[in-house]
Amino acid sequence: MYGSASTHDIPANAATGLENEDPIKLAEFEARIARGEKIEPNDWMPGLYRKQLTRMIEQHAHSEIIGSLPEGTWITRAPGFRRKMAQMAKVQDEVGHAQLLYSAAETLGKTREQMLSDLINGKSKYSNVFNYPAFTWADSNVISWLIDAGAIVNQMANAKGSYGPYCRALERICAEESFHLKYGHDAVVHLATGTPTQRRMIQEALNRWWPPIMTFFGPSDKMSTHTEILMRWKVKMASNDECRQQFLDMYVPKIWELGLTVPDPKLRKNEDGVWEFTEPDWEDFKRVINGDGPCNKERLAVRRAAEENGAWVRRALLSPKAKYVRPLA
Ligand code: BYC
Repeated sequence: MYGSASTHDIPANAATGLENEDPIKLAEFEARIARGEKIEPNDWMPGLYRKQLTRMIEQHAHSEIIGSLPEGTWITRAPGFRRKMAQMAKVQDEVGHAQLLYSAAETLGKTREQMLSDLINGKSKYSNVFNYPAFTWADSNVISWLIDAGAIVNQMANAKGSYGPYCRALERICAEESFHLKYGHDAVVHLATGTPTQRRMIQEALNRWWPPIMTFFGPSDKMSTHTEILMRWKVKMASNDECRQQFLDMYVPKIWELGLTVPDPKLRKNEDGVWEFTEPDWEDFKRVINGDGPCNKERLAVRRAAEENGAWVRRALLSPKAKYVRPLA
């Protein structure tokens, strides 16, 4: 169980957080969710729903800004002007996704300042995959294709969930991610159909990224702390294992089509349609999400520097003299 190191004070058996709720209000709330209605910020909701959503949306927002860093480092070294422009646009999109998600999380009562402070102080989590280095341009392409592919699987499902602001943010994000996916696929195809050196480069990048990608969807359902309550309240519309299976189903054939090899000798689809694979190293995953991955310190240092370097801008905007500045459109 990975909730033991959580900083969000959510009981390991999340359902126990409901005992103080008004049973009539709780029943009405759950009936609304069962009818497929959206819950909006001013509607009544159990404290645990608010807490869980805040945790999940906030972690998602952090993943977007931290996630922009490995690809961001390749903007200046992208091969050619067109790739550079596209890479820059993609990275900007990811930061924009964080803005949408922080706004959605703010509707639940936590301020953006508190969320950013929790991120740079290591109190909040963000996606494990962004704690690995992008050594080569090919690593950046694997992120653009397969991490975005994984994100789409997760987000397309959850966009049909119960909390209005999160679902609307996810819909917009998915539209942009679909473009990222095409961009990433195009870049991977370019290398996979290129010179022997390019093919080797993309295969090596895939070998490096496959283990983190397999854990991107979260721990297996039997180890997941929050899935049960989140699915009961339609925040998560598919479990971690369901998303992982869907990703394998959609993308392993595309990887094989390119003549690339997935670095897992056990990977195969059973006759009943279920993918078998080598069990990810969940102990390593746990270390990475709790701050001890190859790049955690570096990633947080970049965010901390951004906060510090931008402080004077925020101070200037909040200064009484700022009223003379025309607001941005
Ligand atoms: N990484 O009970 P579980 C992008 C934690 S960015 C880190 O299964 P849950 C992109 C989990 O938080 C989009 N931590 O949790 C950006 C919990 O810890 P706490 C990224 C993980 O919430 C730039 C504990 O493990 N997508 O695409 O039911 C460039 C127990 O797990 C991870 C999202 O953020 C992980 N992978 O399910 C390119 C999607 N997995 O809080 C691309 C939104 C688990 O108890 N999030 N943990 O301390 C979700 O859908 C869900 O939160 C998860 C986990 C499926 C990730």
